[in-house]
Amino acid sequence: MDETASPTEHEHTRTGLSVDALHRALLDNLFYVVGRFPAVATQQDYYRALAFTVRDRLLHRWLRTVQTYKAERSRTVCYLSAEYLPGPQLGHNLLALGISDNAGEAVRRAGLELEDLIEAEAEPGLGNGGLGRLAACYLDSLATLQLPAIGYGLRYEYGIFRQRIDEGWQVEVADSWLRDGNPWELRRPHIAFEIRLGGHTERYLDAHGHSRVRWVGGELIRGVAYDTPIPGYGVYNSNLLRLWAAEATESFDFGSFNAGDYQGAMRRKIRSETVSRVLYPNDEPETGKRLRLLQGYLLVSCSLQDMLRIHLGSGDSLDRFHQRFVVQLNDTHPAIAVAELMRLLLDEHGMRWDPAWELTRRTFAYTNHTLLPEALEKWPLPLFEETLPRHLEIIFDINQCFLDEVRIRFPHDDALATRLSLIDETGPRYVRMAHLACVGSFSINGVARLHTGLLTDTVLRDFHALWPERFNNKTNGVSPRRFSNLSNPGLCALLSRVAGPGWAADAERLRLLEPYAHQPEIYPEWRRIKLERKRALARYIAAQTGVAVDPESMFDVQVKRIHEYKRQHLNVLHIIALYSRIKMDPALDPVPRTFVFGGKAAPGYAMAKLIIKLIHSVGEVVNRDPAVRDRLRVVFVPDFNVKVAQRIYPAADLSEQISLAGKEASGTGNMKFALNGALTIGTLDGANVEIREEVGPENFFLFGLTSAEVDALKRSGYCPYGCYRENPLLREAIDLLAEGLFSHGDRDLFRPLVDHLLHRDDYMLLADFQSYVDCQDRVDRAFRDADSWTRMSMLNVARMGRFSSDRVVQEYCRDIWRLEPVTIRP
Ligand code: F58
Repeated sequence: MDETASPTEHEHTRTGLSVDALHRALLDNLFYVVGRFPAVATQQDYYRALAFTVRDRLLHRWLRTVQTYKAERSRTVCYLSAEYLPGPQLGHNLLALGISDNAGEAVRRAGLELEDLIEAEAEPGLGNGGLGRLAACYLDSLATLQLPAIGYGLRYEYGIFRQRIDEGWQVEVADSWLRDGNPWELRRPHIAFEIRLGGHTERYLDAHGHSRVRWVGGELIRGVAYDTPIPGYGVYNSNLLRLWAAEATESFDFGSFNAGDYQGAMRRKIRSETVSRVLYPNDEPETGKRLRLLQGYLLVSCSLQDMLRIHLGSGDSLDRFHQRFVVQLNDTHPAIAVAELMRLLLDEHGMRWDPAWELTRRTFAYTNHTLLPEALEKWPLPLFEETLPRHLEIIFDINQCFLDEVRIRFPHDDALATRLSLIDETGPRYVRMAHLACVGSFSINGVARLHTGLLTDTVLRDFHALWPERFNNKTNGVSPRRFSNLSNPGLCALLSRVAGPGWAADAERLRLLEPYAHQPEIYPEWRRIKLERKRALARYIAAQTGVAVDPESMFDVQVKRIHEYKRQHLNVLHIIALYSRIKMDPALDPVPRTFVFGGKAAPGYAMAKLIIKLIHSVGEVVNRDPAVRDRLRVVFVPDFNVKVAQRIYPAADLSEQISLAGKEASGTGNMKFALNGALTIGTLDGANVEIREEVGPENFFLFGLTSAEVDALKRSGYCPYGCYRENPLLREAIDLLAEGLFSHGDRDLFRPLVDHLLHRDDYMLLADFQSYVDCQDRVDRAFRDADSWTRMSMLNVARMGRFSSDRVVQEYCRDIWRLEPVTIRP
């Protein structure tokens, strides 16, 4: 480079966005960074070279963004989440930079196809499901809306397991996503913090004669930052995802090393690094897993220390911390942050209790994502005490102040104090993390209107009675960039034509599609786009499973984590019933359907794994039976993840959102389907309620009990066996299953499932069965009228603007974060 060139000229020659500049950079990176010649380079090598090319182009944006936020001391939201599911980055970042076409051309000049390179990327599976994916959508929206934000998380070396299917059973395979390196991240060795585990506390008097506490002994671990730029769509801002990796501390190793204990030092090093080794693959917390507590603490402590570093580094005073930062707790996994910030302020910065508590309480906001009582996180007291002794003391002190306040307001209600306590003392003692989060936060929100309502009526009722002003609802949303632009380019082109290209950053403009829904001339094009996606999915299904499916059939899809409350087995009961109806009445002529399933089961969740087996077993019989095989197909797409999701949503005709009312906090898949023109069959659960209101009840297939009816029926003594006895179709379906029709005569295989349904049926499948079957019959009739179906499909898309994550982030900003956009200029 010319020595006299200005930084912008440098930027231009080194990181220009023209086809020439991209092509040059691609080849340079292939050689100088990846270390491969074109003659021997694989798609993976080229993918990496292109990823480096794109990352180079993000660095200036990111640097400029950081400098501006720093100079302006911009108020910043820190999103604290144990999980992120960002999906593959390459396509997304090209879209954000607006260089997909140029990059495509540059790649073609090298004799390759951009699509193949995008395909070569392994996605970071740093989350279990909806909660982690939601965090990724919010980071995208924050950057796009030019809002100062940092996403803090953990850099698990192994993400969510990859799912293989062996004879219909799920087999978990380790996800070594970092094996080929991760070109998007930058290791930041100078941004690292120590955390302490174990040990004990000591009281002492400081120089001013104040009594203080220090935490000593135990072991130290280091968290090192790995940064990934998160560019906004169509803007110059680029925010930051900062993930912590656990490492051994040098100080500790040196001690053992000098004492000659090399082996011991190595053992401790390996133990330290274990902390961020692997994501727990459960979609409910497992009580008492020490490593999980350590993970939460690593995330929280490093992130808070980093915020304090940034804040004090810009010369601001500590007591203004909450003015600079607001911290959003993504569920309770990072809730220990409340005690950790107190510890840092009291013990490390010498603040007094009252101002420290005031500051802490004004810093945190808490989002709850579940109503399932078994999913409310709690830690056994002994484990907590042994691992984080100082935090337990602080929690006891917080609890004492809190319960004093409760007793003053409600003097004669001991039961209330017991229910509210941060410590569960009804049996073996536990720390209740949701209570800690509530007490330590100025805002508490649920993720759909129904969910927030149920929260304030049930699990957090007492807190709501105490502080109604802290509660608010933020109905979830999804990123239209990833779940429309990227995954459905055909639809996206049509939308841009009718609504203008701005719809992707202003989803309310999708309404401009609405008049076209009443103009049949456009229907064939709409259907062609869908059919094209269905053909592509059919090819993928054939390649993955060997099953041929007909793209002209109705694609009826349920993809999400496998859980009894989500009721994949209700879907299966309907398939069995339909199968048996066709067998008994060959004249019955249902619309040909392809039932598509996908999703992972927690490795220790036997019933969920049995449901996967059931889907395969039913598929095996149905797909082979010449009597129905042209009318029904059942497939299970293995290893459902963000990448696979992007293939599936655009290809769906019918979206199955059939959880028992009152169980699904929100759901976000429901939004992704509708945004891609699928019609929903669903219960009044989670965000389904609001989706139905938006798209219009006439464009939504509703069935099932309401959550109030569920409660009433439970209270009056629900008897699933009664439903079975009285409904011949249901009886037939369950009997076929019990008698071994789908298990080569084996009556034991599905017995646990059948027994549970007949005698307990916690999720009330049998109560909702007939209503579901009737609703599916309505779907069948509706699908026969192609024009009317197309109109409904278009109206769904046109009315989905509200469920953009941009709208949600704006609401968070207005009601909770109080952030202003900061425009970054080149
Ligand atoms: C999900 N929770 C909700 N948890 O189930 C879903 O209704 C909602 O739409 C979504 O959050 C976003 O708000 C969820 O995905 C987890 O995966 C946790 C992982 C860690 C252990 C506890 C569950």
